[in-house]
Amino acid sequence: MSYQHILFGVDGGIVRLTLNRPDRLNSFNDAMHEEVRDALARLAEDSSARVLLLTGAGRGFCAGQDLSDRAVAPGSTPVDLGASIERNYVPLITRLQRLAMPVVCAVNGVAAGAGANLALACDIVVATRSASFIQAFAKIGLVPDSGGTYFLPRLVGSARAMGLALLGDRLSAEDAERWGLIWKCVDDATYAEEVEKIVQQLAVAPTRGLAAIKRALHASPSNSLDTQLLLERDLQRELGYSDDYREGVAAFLAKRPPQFTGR
Ligand code: T3D
Repeated sequence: MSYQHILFGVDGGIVRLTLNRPDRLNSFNDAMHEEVRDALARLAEDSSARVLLLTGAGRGFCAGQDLSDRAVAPGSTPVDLGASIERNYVPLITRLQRLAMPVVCAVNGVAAGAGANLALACDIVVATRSASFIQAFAKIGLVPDSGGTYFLPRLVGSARAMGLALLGDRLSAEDAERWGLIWKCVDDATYAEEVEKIVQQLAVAPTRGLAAIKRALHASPSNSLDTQLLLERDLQRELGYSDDYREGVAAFLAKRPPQFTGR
């Protein structure tokens, strides 16, 4: 499949996926959804892939659903939004969450609606100081989707989740960092360099171990301590047989940098 609405490539273990409809603030239409779906399926099969970097082209990250596809002429039948969510947004979020590698989201500008929650579904979110997050749904009579009602209370607590979702106000990247919604907000001038440092580090890290960390942390909120301890045991057992664990220990004992292969 050739891509019109995204940029996609893999190099040195780093998969770069850029939403590329800048004149519409990278909002999603069906075609872009299809391309992202195809790209994520390809990367899940690519054994050279060690980390995914998701970002947007131009001045925005993503403004959610393209609303120009949602205008309802008087007398005509509205689009079934449930069908759209099921076909497009649910698989997008679950795929990112289940991807067996870290997903870094570089929020280069405004992230609104499903675009904001797409960012929150990623594992590490770095935003420019000029970026912002908007739960725009309440402004058009909708509910936060793409995991918004799941991620928000878990990340910032119920009071702030309610305020963000009900008011739909713009939250600055600085406040998003302060509130624990994202990992880091960095100056626009140094942001590209910071993001690169993170993905370069993750691209040579023990990928299977990182995937297991992600799995354990995702499972944690709904598990009891007993269940979580057993999950940690199972993951540790599995990782104890990995090439990267062997290499990590050998490198430590030999006082040399490890050469992880992701296996
Ligand atoms: O429908 C389903 O399948 C269900 C799923 C829904 C998921 C959702 O995401 S619903 C929420 C949809 N998103 C929004 O409601 C956000 C709409 N956008 C905005 O509120 C603002 O654009 C922003 C706050 C994000 C940014 O504001 P600003 O002032 O920086 O930029 P702007 O001038 O509003 O936007 C720049 C252009 O992008 C503009 O086009 P123009 O006038 O230059 O030709 C604007 O219309 C366009 N644009 C921005 N967001 C969208 C969009 N066009 C279509 N759809 C958008 N979501």
